[in-house]
Amino acid sequence: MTGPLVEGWSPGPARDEEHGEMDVELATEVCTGRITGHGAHVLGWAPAGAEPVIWLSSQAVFSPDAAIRGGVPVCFPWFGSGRSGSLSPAHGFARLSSWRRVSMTDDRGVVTVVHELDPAVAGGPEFPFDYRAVLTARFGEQLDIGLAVTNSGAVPFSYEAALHTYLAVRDVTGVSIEGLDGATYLDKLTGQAQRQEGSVTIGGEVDRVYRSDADVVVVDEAGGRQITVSKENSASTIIWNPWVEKARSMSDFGDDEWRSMVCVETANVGDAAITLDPGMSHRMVARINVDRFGPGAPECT
Ligand code: TA6
Repeated sequence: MTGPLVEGWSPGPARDEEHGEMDVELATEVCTGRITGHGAHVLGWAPAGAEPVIWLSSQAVFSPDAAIRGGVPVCFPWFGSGRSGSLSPAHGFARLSSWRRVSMTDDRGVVTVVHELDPAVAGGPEFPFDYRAVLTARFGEQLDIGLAVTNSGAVPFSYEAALHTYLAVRDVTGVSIEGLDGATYLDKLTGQAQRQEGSVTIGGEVDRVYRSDADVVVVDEAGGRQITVSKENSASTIIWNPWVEKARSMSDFGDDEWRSMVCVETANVGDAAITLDPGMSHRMVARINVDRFGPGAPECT
């Protein structure tokens, strides 16, 4: 195939009944991918011949007023309920807003889609600032996602951001997450500050905000592959799995789906929030690669 099979491509915030926002779905000789203008939300990616790397709930809701469960939600201009603990919607307004598609390019099967958030449609009293936010998703043998924020106003502002990446694994109970050894973290389940010793494993609900700029490797033994999340300009890494009870409590999350996913989020939150003086910009990048390992690696379907 010489160029992307792109359905639903149209410049500007197009909408359709099923998804709310028109998706870009692509399939090239290099990879498959999907992104929607609702939240500039990456919904899927896999290198050609590989199983999906980005996880999406079978119960995800696609509507203008809903956050999509799975993919790579763009959390901006705050994370959770913000540093004050009182802001809503959760994870900021960006993932609930219609972003404008400004370009799509295909370079020998590597497809780059750029979206921009208009402060005229995405803002409010909790974030009364002039800004420009651009989300660039490059679908190739690796997935690159960049969030660039510019202060286009006359006063400084601070913001939190996260690329809240849901990764697909065969069985999270057999996963080990490398790269965070020695890093301090806030355990959001207990409110306690801790220091990571060795690998991160998942044997219950995990919700941790690490202070780390290191690459993270998710070793999925059952899936016979490892997924690497590397990053630029990100001082926070969040690891989340809801486990059984929390998964059951979410209507947009299948009861047993906790086993097939883990979030490795590329972020700047809390005391790693970004402050921009007028005219300044900041660009945070998440870079995702997948490698199969071992001679017995199951054939990717
Ligand atoms: O990133 C982890 C987290 O902050 C968890 O506390 C959990 O709330 C998760 O995000 C999902 O948040 P959401 O608002 O998408 O349901």
